[in-house]
Amino acid sequence: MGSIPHGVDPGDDVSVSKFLSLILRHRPDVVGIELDSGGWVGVDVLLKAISDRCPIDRSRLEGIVSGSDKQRFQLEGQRIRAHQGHSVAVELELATVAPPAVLFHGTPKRFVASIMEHGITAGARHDVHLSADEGLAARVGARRGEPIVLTVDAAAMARDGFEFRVTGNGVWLTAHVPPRYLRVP
Ligand code: HQG
Repeated sequence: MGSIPHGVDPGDDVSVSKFLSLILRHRPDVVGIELDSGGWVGVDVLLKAISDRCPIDRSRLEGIVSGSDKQRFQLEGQRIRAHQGHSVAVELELATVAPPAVLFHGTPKRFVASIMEHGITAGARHDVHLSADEGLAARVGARRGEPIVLTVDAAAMARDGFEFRVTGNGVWLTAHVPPRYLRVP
């Protein structure tokens, strides 16, 4: 992620939020800190580490965390982490939970034939990303071309023993979705 600019405008919430994403997902070394195995760092440690480039206090940080459109950060007591999207190795330690009956996966139309042959595979990520929100799935699929939204029979998968986890900002994770659980509109 060396191509991500390190500049930050301390007066602009969006700029600070992007700077925090850079540090908490990809490059904690940019401000000389380390994340623990779960991706956490102490709030005081973080604020001190960024203070020369981005002097903000705890209440400003709380406002940026609660105002994040995608709820990107988890602020818990004296510590903070990114909910997801890491390129540094982290173990998020999410519990297995029962999924909603139906989940959605948005993908470019050109991938559908392969997906209906091999299922949805995790590729470079640790897990397949699914959404409970059909519109959000469509936007994820639209990042790479004309999207189509596949319906996942999550209830049947859960009955058959597949495990699901959900990130703090509502992304559903599972290892693989075989074609028999998929429906193309
Ligand atoms: C496709 C963003 C052919 C899959 C978003 C997808 C999301 C297959 C692409 C998060 C396939 C992988 C994840 C198969 C899967 N044959 N194509 N058998 N199985 N694919 O980016 O779900 O910015 O790794 O459909 O908001 O698009 O990271 O996964 O099109 O939550 O926070 O292979 O990324 O969040 O692409 O997106 P990705 P995704 P962040």
